[in-house]
Amino acid sequence: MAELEGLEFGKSDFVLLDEVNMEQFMENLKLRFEKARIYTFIGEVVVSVNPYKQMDIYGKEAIDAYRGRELYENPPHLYAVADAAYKAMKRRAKDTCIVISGESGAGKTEASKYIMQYIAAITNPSQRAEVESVKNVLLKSNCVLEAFGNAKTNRNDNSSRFGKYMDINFNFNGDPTGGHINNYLLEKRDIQEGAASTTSNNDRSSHRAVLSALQVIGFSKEEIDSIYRILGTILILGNLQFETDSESVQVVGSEAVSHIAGLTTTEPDNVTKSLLYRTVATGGGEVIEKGHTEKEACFGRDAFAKALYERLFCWIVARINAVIEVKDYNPVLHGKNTVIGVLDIYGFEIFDNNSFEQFCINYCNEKLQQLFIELILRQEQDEYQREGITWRHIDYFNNQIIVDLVEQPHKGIISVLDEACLTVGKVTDTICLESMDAKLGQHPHYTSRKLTPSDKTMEFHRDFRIRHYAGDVTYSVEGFLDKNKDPLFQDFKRLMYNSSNPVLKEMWPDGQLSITEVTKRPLTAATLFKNSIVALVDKLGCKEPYYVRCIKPNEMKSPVLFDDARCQHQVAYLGLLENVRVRRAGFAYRQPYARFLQRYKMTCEYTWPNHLMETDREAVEAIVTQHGFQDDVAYGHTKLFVRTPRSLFTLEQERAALIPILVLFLQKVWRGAL
Ligand code: AOV
Ligand code: MG
Repeated sequence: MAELEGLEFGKSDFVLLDEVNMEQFMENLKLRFEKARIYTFIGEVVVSVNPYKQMDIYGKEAIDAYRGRELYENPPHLYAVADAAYKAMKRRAKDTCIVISGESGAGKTEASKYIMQYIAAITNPSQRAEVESVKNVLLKSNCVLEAFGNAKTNRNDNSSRFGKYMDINFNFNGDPTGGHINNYLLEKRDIQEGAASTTSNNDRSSHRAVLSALQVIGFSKEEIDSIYRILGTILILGNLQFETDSESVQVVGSEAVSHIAGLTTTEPDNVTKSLLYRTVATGGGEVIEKGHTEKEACFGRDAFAKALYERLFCWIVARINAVIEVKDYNPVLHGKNTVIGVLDIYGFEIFDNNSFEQFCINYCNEKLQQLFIELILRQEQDEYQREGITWRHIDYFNNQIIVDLVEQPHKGIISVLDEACLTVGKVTDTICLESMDAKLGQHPHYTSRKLTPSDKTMEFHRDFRIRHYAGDVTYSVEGFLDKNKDPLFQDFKRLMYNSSNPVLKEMWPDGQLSITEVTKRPLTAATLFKNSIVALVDKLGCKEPYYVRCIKPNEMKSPVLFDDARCQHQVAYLGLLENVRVRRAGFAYRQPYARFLQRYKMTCEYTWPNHLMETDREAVEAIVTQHGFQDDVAYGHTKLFVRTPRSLFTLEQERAALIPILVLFLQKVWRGAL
């Protein structure tokens, strides 16, 4: 391990700190940020601090420097992790994944794009057309998904409002053959519900980029036209108003309805009917039409707009997947098909008003933190076990208790919510909150205003608070039940299914069901989300994980401000200090015997230029003993484990001092002077 940057840039790996404590950790993190060194290792984990400015560190030169090199050969960088994941996948035919985590605005999405660009740049050296086309679609998909799935929030101007996990498939050559995108819970805010204003000078060029990306991916002219038609419909729905006149509800004005009918190629009368009536099946099996109240009509309109948006987004993802899906892969002919997964999901969020979406997003982050804890510890434990080395346990905060609070069957918040949604009769958000209080009042990570009346920061009838691993979040229960039920009148589905536009029809297959065929109790949004996140965690759990831990330096989007308190808070909840301790308490460095020998054989008379011992392990023992750090190492079955970095420093320094002498010596030999 070489200290590749001067000491004025701080320690490039946190395991090299003299002492592992918060003070030293923060000092190093801050120093590196100030010196524009935004990446730092903890072993194989990369800690990244959002620079909030363009950095000149991602170009071709950097790509060449990292390609095929070992982690410790270059300064810390996303490319180093991407390369490690790629090498593991290629050399050992292992499925790997890169999990990028951190709070909203910390730089996850940017990191995921650099990682994908790197992988694209280092693969397919022979420029085969079909591989180039797969790479192109994979890269262009980011632009499209961001256009439809990102939005400005008060924490991030380009905030991902959906979770994304992308598998990239590789053939035995290590070239991409395809991929698959899983998307998770797209946030659908209510029309006019606090949209953040944006002013951008480059809307026109961004729009051109999206259009061109859609074309490169292979969306047809008709499909692109349909996308615009759906977007237009959503906008018109946003402006559509109702009025109650002599007891009956009407749509204000007639243009909106004819506009919608035109855009969706449906009959204006049918549009009006879907907006004002719903078909219901009575207990006796009779089907009747029931007029909406104005409030119901508004609710139906908003649900329709949200569903149009969600189905459009899911359709776009499915459409991209159809293009990048691996086709005609024959494992016998082509060898094992391996995968690198890249996870970029919404980060932990605390807003002024936190709703159902924040609850889901933060639960998702709890699950990912749980996975980090398990994998980082499990990985270490597995390795020590495999190599026959004893392991010492390190204490850390295990957030399983919060995961349970949310997802435990019959007891957790999701289960209480579902119960309330399934109860026949009038169950309000407030009643649901009472039920949560009753069931979870004793839980150390749950409280509400009713349970702690003196806490005036919460409101009596609507707020509850979860003590998350990353901080306390107060949620307003208002709207939870509706969002969890996510109901949409069957009439809208039928309207869309009966459109003469084939793209729309394809998005609404459930519209062909008659009201009596509709399943009464579909799974709730929270349960669907939970199931998808559990599946995601299972998927990640069986891959070799690589981690990027992103930190947001300040709330002002400033490239120069390092907010000590905010950063320290993130370091604490991400468990980074424990990560360093785990890494150090065990063995900070490990290397296969042959590689260790290759690097350090010049520092020992018994191994230079070649050793005469029976095994590499014995030769390594000779080096270690000659340098006197035999008490600082353990010999595994295939690797040498070094406890403290200092021992390696000694070797590195000696090696660095010997290199010029050796070069001089070799030059003399070549010149015939010796
Ligand atoms: P996020 O993905 O972690 O938030 P982003 O990746 O969108 O955060 O980063 C937020 C903004 O920070 C970007 O739009 C850039 O302006 C800036 N930024 C981040 N990383 C870099 C970088 N490496 N170089 C330059 N600028 C950067 V969220 O999706 O809200 O959880 O849901
Ligand atoms: Mg993002």
